[in-house]
Amino acid sequence: MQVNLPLPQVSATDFGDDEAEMARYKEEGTARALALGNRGPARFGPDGQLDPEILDAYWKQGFYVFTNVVGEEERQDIERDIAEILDRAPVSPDSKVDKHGRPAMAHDCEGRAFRLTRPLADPLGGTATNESRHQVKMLEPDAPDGAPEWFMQVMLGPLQHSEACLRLHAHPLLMRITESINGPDFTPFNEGVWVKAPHLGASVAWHQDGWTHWDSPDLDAGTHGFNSMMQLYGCDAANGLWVVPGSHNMGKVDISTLMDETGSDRLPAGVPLICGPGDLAITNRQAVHGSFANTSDNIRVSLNSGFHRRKSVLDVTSGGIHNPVALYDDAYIRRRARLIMYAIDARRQRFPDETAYVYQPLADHADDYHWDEAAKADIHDYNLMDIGI
Ligand SMILES: O=C(O)CCC(=O)C(=O)O
Repeated sequence: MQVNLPLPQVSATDFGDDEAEMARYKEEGTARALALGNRGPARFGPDGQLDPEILDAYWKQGFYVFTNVVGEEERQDIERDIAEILDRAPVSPDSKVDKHGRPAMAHDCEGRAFRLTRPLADPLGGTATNESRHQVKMLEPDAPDGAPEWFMQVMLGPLQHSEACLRLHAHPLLMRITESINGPDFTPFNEGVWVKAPHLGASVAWHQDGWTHWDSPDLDAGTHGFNSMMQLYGCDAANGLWVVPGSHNMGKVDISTLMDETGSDRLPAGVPLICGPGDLAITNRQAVHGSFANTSDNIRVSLNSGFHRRKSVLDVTSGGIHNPVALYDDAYIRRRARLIMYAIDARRQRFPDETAYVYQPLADHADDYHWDEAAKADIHDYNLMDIGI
């Protein structure tokens, strides 16, 4: 499909000695993924909640692919904003300027913004970064000819830089799916734009997201919430996220031993997210997941919004990965959730014929949240108040 993004022209790449095995793994993983029965359009019952069959499939596998959630017009808005994000990204991790020498996007932000990586590298695997979640390093293919030294992997806090991303955050289907899974008092926790450029995109080593509640007597399959991932162009086994089905229900998994037993980073039970443009995948944060270096010709752009159950985070002190350590009391959670309210109003202005979602925790104060110049100032550095557990 047509991609209108400023991307470097580089030579083709592959996994070298591992290429044949990787190709087989991707093919078999794709077949396994398509046989799981956890994909299709979002359907809701008369009570407004997700069809029980969908919920059962999500809770069984730990992920679900909702097809055709976001239409062409909205995807074009998003693509324009992603093009700007790429154009204005800093040229290296410590730089404050973009490739044109201008102040880079987010140069004035204190919160985390761009993460740049070396081409096809694995920056996290086997390191102590992010609570040592990424236990083992992935294969790192050789960088292609023509590759830049650094390229964007993810941008955090994107709702303050892209109105299209902000609007997507309150897409009525996404909101209703989230309500069905996390309850009507759900809370947002973190957003990111992931870009997996052809022959450049770095890997994300296998990991589970949660790091706080594993030993809690109340731990269940939904304790650490889920991530939603809208796929701008779709994704496949080469550029997409992989998940180990059912692993969200296994407590803390010893990924290092699993990989030792396997003898490679190709976990035998893993399956890729297979999505078309506008599909929205949800992935349980307790599931083992990761992605390989993208040696394919196709780009993946995922627009992530993560959500928690309120009871998992209320009055918990946590942080350190997404945000500075803080007590997530009622006032903190309400303030973080204002992004949903601004997103609902921004959506109403752009898509006036759509039925807007009513976010119950702040519904009584809806008039306080107009998407305007003051609101733009109000959300500067909003992700300093992410809610990581
Ligand atoms: O999209 C990816 O490749 C990685 C995303 C991920 O691991 C996460 O959001 O936790």
